[in-house]
Amino acid sequence: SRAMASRDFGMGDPLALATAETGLNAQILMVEDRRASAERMAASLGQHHVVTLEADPHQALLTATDHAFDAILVSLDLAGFDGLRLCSQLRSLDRTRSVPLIMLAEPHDRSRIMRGLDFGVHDYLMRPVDRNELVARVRTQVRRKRFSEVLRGAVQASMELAVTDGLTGLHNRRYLDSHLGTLFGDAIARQRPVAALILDIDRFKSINDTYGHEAGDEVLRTFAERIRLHTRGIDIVARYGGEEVVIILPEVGLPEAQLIAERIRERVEMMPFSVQRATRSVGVTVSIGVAVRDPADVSAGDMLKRADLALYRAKAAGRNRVEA
Ligand code: GH3
Ligand code: MG
Ligand code: MG
Ligand code: MG
Repeated sequence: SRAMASRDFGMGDPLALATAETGLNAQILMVEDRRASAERMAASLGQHHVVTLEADPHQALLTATDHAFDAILVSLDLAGFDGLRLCSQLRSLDRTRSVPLIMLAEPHDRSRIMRGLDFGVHDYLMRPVDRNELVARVRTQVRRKRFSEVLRGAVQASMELAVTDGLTGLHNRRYLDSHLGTLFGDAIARQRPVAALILDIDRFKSINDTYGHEAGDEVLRTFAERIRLHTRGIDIVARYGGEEVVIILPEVGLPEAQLIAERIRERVEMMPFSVQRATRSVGVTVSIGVAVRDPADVSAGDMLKRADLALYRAKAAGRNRVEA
């Protein structure tokens, strides 16, 4: 679920990973058609990594896109084939773009080495290849790749955290604010319907007062889980305030929005909320204000204001009801 994804980064501690011995046990592809040279290099690298040998550049391209390699070594002087072209293909394909590339070159290859480095090949080794240098350069590239993967994961996780509510796993208000404008503008431009629901748990303060704040938190989590069951992937579901949730339903008109709201209201009322501290399950109800986009609306704020007024009427009319 979204809540789990935001809490478990799925990658351990980035700093611990970065400082650990990360340059080992890599999957290495070596594209080399000189047999003796290939076997010598494979033997050196094989002490630390798993090495796949390919003599044929066309087959090498298929192998490279089929498997997840941590580094690829390419001979620039393959028989009847420009190894630089293979490098350029590997740099342009989505599947292999981020895999470190190392060219195996001859001293006369200098200008091609420069071209390769220019379009993003990461490193090169000059023949005759020194085995220690080979092992060291491959390890450096593998480390670099793994570290950037850790960073990318950390950036994604923190970006997700910034738009996710920590308690419920729903989106937060910041997310709603940054997406609703575009969504609503799009609905205006295409003259499509869009609906807003504002949900507010009834007498939530008394749940806190009776069972404690922890119990209130549990109710909020369960409440969010149930709402998720009744919404689609394209809907925006955001925790708006303490015990208020806003749901934006693209492509949904008034009758359907009322039906959806009514279904959520019923589900909240019918299903018991079990709470650690309470001996019996806690009765929870919700009031919901519904509004749809009006042709006169200038912004999503106009629609939300009407939903809020409808919510106010639902509360005034006795709670546990839907008003539009
Ligand atoms: P009404 O039916 O009019 O909505 O009554 P209410 O008690 O739900 O309304 P009110 O807005 O007065 O109270 C909301 C309460 O929600 C007050 C606040 O302490 C509580 N609250 C807000 N955020 C949280 C939270 O994250 N956890 C818990 N446990 N309580 C929260
Ligand atoms: Mg409230
Ligand atoms: Mg209130
Ligand atoms: Mg309330």
